[in-house]
Formats: sequence, C-alpha cells, structure tokens
Amino acid sequence: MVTRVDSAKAIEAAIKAFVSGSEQNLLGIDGGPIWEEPLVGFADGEDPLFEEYKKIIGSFHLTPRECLEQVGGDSFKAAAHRRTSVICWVLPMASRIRAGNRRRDSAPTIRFVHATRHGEVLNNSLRRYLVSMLTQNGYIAVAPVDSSLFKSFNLPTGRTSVWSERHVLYVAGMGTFSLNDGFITAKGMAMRCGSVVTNLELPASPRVYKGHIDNCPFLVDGSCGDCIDRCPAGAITVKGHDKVKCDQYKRDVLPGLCKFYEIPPNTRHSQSDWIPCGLCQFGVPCESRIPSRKDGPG
Ligand code: B12
Repeated sequence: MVTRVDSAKAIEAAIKAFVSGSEQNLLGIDGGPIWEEPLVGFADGEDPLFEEYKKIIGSFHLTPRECLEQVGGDSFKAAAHRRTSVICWVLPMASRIRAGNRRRDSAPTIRFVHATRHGEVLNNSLRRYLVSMLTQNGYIAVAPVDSSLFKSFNLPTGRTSVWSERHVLYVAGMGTFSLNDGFITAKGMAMRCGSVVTNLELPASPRVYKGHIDNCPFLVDGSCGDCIDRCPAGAITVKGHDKVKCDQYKRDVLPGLCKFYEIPPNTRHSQSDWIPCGLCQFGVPCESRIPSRKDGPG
C-alpha cells in the first residue's frame, strides 16, 4: 500500500529530479545552473490559516478548497479524496548569480535578469509537470498562478494577488517574512517559489515558527536592517516595504539603467521592459540562509 509519506517522498524526488535534469535550468549566457536543489514542503489545505488569510490579505485570497472546487467542479464534489493539500517548493538561486548582485547598488546584473526571466519559465514548467503527473494518476490538481484562477491587482498599498505563494509556503513551515516583505527560507531569501493544489492527501510539514516574522532579526529585536540600505529605490525603511515605490522603480527607472541589456523573450513576463530588481535580497545576512541574531549591528 502506498502511504501518504511514500507519496510525499516520491513528489519531493520528482521535483528535485525535474530541476536538476531540466535544460531550462541552464542559463543561456554562461551554461551554468539557475537554481540549486529545491526545498520541498507540504501544506494541509484545510489548515485554518487559509481562512485567516481572507482577513490578513483580503477576502479575494483563495483557499485550496476553493481552487479545487472552481477547477474540478463536479469531479471534485464526486471525488473519493476530498481533502486538499498544497505541494510547495523553493528554488534557491545559484551562488554565482547571487555573487554578482551583491556588488550592484542601482541595477541588477544582466546574469540575474536572464536568470529570473528564464528561471520563472522553468518554475512554470515544474508547476505544469506536477499538475499533469497528478491528473494522470487520477487526482485533481491546479497550479493557481498558472491557471485562469490567478489575478494580481493594485490596492492603494501596492500590488497583491488571489494566491500568494509565500503565504502558502508559510503554512507549510518553509520560512517567514521580513522587513523588506521577502520570505526567508532555510536557503535564504534569494529564491523563487511555487505551489500546486491537489486532492492527493499528503502529510503536512511541521510549522516550527512562533510567528510570521521569526527569521528576520530586525523585526524580532531591531538588529540588522541591512536591506534598508540595499534598496536603490528608498522603498525600505524601519517601517517596512513600500510596494508602490518598489514597483515604480522597476517600471520607471530600471528599464533606462538596463537599456543595453539584451533582454531575452519570456513567456511568463511578456512585457519587453519587465526587469526584476531584488537587490534587497543580495549582500544581506538572509541572502542564502536564516541569519543568526548576532549578524546585525545591535
Ligand atoms: C505582486 C507581487 C509583487 C509586488 C508586491 C510584493 C508583495 N510584497 O506583495 C511587487 C511588484 C512590489 C513585487 C516585487 C518583487 N517580487 Co514579487 N510577487 C508578487 C506576486 C505576484 C504576488 C504577491 C502577493 O500576492 N502578495 C500578497 C501580499 C498580501 O503580501 P505582503 O503584503 O508581502 O504580505 C505581508 C502581510 O501579509 C504580512 N502579514 C501580516 N500579518 C500576517 C500574519 C501571518 C500569519 C502571515 C503569514 C503574514 C502576515 O506579512 C507579509 C510581509 O510583510 C508574487 C507571486 C505570487 N503569486 O505569490 C511575487 C513574489 C512575491 N515576488 C517575488 C520576487 C522574487 C520579487 C522581487 C525580488 C523581484 C522582482 N520581481 O523584481 C521583488 C522584491 C520586492 C520585495 N522586497 O518584496 C517572489 C518572492 C521571493 C521572496 N524571497 O520573497 C514571488 C513569490 C514570486 C515567486 N513565485 O517566486 N512583487
């Protein structure tokens, strides 16, 4: 008999093999890998935090059950397995890509721009691979950000969405938030992440944190705060991250600074001027690990 633990182990192995074996993980400009070995976790889709997110994020934020009801319709209602789980992963950025960005103070390196754009193509292929693997085995599955369910829109406080992958990873115990709004995992903050909802029942990963800011020394005891100086937009202060300023810098300033970069086409970010920033994630103690408190000045 295949247990829930066996299924979880098989999925974790499949995710790791997909990333290490994918040509999409090789960066065209230098042939090296974009992502290091992924971290994998599982969230119980019935965790009460998902309902709380309707207050913390907004009533528009979907629960895993709502995702499957909307995508699976009658087949979800009729399915033998009606519990929901979320498969979550973190793709840690390769060290040579991180190293370049540490030395930059107004615009990221061209290697990072390529890596982010192509790396998100791989991330999306991984979402599709898992959905197809699960559906071929008779389960209902959806990658919310790669489906008709996904919407991202502006609020007065900045951009938000109906499915925040970091909040989902928090349920799976994979990290916590920080002063700059980034998510700090065991492999740090310089990463991208992904998630797939399914009615295959999987064992929930333990959530060892006391709260949603545990990994950020500044938010815990005022030490560190290095990301404040790393932000070229002045969008990070002791009060937190101004998403509107952050977004404006990326849209209005970066394209000019990076105009000599040859930006490759990208199926997920089709606007030709989409340039990621992310400098606040590099050259900081949480870049590739959970910082200890003594890393900070205080
Ligand atoms: C919209 C968006 C943006 C917006 C807004 C970012 C934001 N903070 O929400 C803008 C354009 C500014 C942006 C910028 C970037 N983004 Co972006 N973005 C997204 C997107 C599409 C949706 C995010 C979302 O829904 N946010 C919802 C709101 C509510 O989140 P929030 O305000 O940060 O949440 C706070 C509160 O909820 C609070 N909180 C209060 N009480 C409680 C209680 C509990 C229990 C919890 C858990 C939380 C909580 O904690 C949070 C932090 O303060 C996601 C992809 C996805 N679908 O998830 C990527 C994503 C967040 N972006 C990502 C990245 C890499 C970036 C950039 C580095 C690169 C870039 N694109 O240039 C920059 C970095 C900016 C930064 N310092 O955060 C990564 C995250 C990587 C990481 N380590 O965190 C994501 C997850 C994409 C991915 N799939 O990997 N992004």
